[in-house]
Amino acid sequence: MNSDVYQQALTLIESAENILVTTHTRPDGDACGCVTALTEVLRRRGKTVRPLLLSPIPDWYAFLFAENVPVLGQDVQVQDLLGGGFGAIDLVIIADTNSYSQLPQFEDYLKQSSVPTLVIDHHLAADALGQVRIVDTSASAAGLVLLEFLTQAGWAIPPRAAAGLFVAIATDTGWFHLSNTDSRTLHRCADLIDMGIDANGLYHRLYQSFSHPRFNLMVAMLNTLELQFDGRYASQHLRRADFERTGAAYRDTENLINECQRIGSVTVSALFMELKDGRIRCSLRSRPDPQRPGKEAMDVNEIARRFGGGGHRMASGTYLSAPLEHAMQLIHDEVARRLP
Ligand SMILES: [Mn+2]
Repeated sequence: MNSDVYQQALTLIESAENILVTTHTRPDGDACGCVTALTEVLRRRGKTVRPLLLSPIPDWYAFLFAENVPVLGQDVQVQDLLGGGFGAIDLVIIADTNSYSQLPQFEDYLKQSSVPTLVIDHHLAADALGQVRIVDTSASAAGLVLLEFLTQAGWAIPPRAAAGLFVAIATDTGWFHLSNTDSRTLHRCADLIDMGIDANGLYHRLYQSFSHPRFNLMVAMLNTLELQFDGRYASQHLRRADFERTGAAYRDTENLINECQRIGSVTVSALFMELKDGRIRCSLRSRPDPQRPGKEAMDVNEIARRFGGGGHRMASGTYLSAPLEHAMQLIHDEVARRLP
């Protein structure tokens, strides 16, 4: 990372007293880990830090935070941010996204406010959001970008921040099995283990602590599995009735899409979820085809972008304003066009 950007980021942070820290809607482990790490580290630096989430945090990440983090649109309104009702704000830090579409409502605040914004991210530049951007698309997680910045700054990383950073990196790499797991990732995580984090304890809390409703939701999803194109495309869905019957929440769907990748033939997968507002949330995953060595995985980000969404080449998602069956057909057709 070029040191000019680090220097600009340091200057922004050092000259701020009141810092709002946020991340993308539907916060995942990387998002939550970055928010808790920034909050803890900057408080230790004497800053007043106000973490804010844009949608409710999944239950299994709540332990990362020392407090109940307010949610925009629920506990706090855009007017509070603009009018001082949320307290003074002289710097905004956004982690793990740089696109307005991932910042519902907060986008309105950003566009109406003159407060400087620092972005710490690993996604392809989308909206050139923020005065200063520490964006490294070669990093496996925003948590890795943040950890390297904090290390470079020489700032103390308290235990809760170290745990947050480890969870950020570990979850974005599928606990170190996805193709973004490089030696840089493992070296930095070794540093965190040296700081005393309990990797095994964190794994148990995150992956072996399903609620019964969430487990039942996974079973419902698995029962909808359809394999197409010689087993290369896996499609699954969840209807509103599945959520109602199991008592699971929408946020309980995180990572469930990855289950079908246990099937060896699957190279592309989609999970469709019916939302309360009638839209369909579609998550997409891809991976290289073992039958075609040397060939890249399908670019599912390109598919998501066609429908106004986005993410990464091998993990992306979008919203579709169509009935479930129609949404499934739209994505099916895009997948079909791209399969060799
Ligand atoms: Mn991430």
